[in-house]
Amino acid sequence: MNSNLHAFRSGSVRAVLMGLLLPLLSGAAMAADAPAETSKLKSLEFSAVDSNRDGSIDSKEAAAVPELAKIFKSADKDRDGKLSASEFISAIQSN
Ligand SMILES: [Ca+2]
Ligand SMILES: [Ca+2]
Repeated sequence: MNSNLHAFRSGSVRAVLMGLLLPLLSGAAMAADAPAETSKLKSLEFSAVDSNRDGSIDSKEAAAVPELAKIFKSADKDRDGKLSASEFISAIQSN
């Protein structure tokens, strides 16, 4: 009973990991097929770029995504050195 439960749990963890990895892999494949890098921007998710989850994207976080780093300054409308969710969204939608 316990070992079955354990197997079930570790299986679930693997399923969850695959669920996280597969979209990343297919997303990378799609990005490779995309003609312009701007389509990569549109597929970015705020929460994925905000790696420390403080609700804003600073220049270090943006540096992980070259396409975003490129537009970071123009996207930072209030010039506080970071992108809020709304700044991020309007930036990727206008690019
Ligand atoms: Ca952040
Ligand atoms: Ca800002």
